[in-house]
Amino acid sequence: MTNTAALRQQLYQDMSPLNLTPLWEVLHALVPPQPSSPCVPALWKYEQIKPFLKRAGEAITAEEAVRRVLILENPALRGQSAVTQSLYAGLQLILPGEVAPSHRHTQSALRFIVEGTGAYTAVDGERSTMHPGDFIITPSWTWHDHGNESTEPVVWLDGLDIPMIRFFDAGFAQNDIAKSQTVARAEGSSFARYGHNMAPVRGDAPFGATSPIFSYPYERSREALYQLERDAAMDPWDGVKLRYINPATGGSPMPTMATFMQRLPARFDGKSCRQTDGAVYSVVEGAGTAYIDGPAGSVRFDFEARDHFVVPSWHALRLASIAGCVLFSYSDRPVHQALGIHQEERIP
Ligand code: GTQ
Repeated sequence: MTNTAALRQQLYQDMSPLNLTPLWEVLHALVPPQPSSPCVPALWKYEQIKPFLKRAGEAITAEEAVRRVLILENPALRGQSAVTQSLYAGLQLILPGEVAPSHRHTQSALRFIVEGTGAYTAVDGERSTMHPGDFIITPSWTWHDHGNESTEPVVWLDGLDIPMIRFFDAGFAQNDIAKSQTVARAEGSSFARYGHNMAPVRGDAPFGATSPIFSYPYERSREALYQLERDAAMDPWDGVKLRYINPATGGSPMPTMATFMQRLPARFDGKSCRQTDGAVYSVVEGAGTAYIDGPAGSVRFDFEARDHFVVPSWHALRLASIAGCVLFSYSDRPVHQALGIHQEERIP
């Protein structure tokens, strides 16, 4: 070792007991020239996951589990219950007759219905019946329980901001005394109040920064996408892509998560784009291919309905579809935007 190197090593060693460490050894990694996410792209094929959901259904009841969920963990973040550094994803199963008991937490949740019809989620005394493709929200700190009074198993994607809230050490949670909430309002009340480009004259933001609409039915979003496919110019990167909004603000439905639905028409061959917000995709209809390029190389995911995949921050995504498809996705974009750090690069 040279004198200088020895001098430095001695310095680091001597100050370490005082919890001091030299910035100059880590500066390049702390302030990288561009995002270098530890996450990797990953694909979960539904046909491979389904047998494990079924076995989970045999192994534990929804009530005992509280939430019977198989977490989609980023392969590079195993053990952290995270699909990206800031987001959580899981597939929740509820069998006929089951109840997932009422609780509340400061983490915001979205449900995206993957398979089965007729389960419900109850938020703040109002139930929303689930149909495949519906997007349902649970605002931060609202009581919520899930149940299934139908005759078929229902599976949905849970998207939560759990890792983000953990990062801020800002999580609170409570269990309800009652297993299921008393129904206080008719189903569809929130949609009737806020879902028709109208709003109550008083009391506009009952859930603060979160949308007052609990359920965004697929019937509506699908109709919009298919009409735009027929009548509007296609975006070369996204096909036809719409973002869900909080009708009271025009912003994202939840303060921490943005949600999107997009239609790739048959024979769509998209251009490549990268964004600072990593995103989770749920395939609603059809099939296609995602080409994802990142620092660790390129991957190709062939997806079909009910598959899920994650595109980490600043990984270029290119989408293509021969048959046509519909994709739901969510990301932490509203937080990037609130902080003024969101970036997008559309590669020509
Ligand atoms: O339904 O409340 O997947 O609290 C993880 C945590 C679902 C829920 C999850 C939760 C929930």
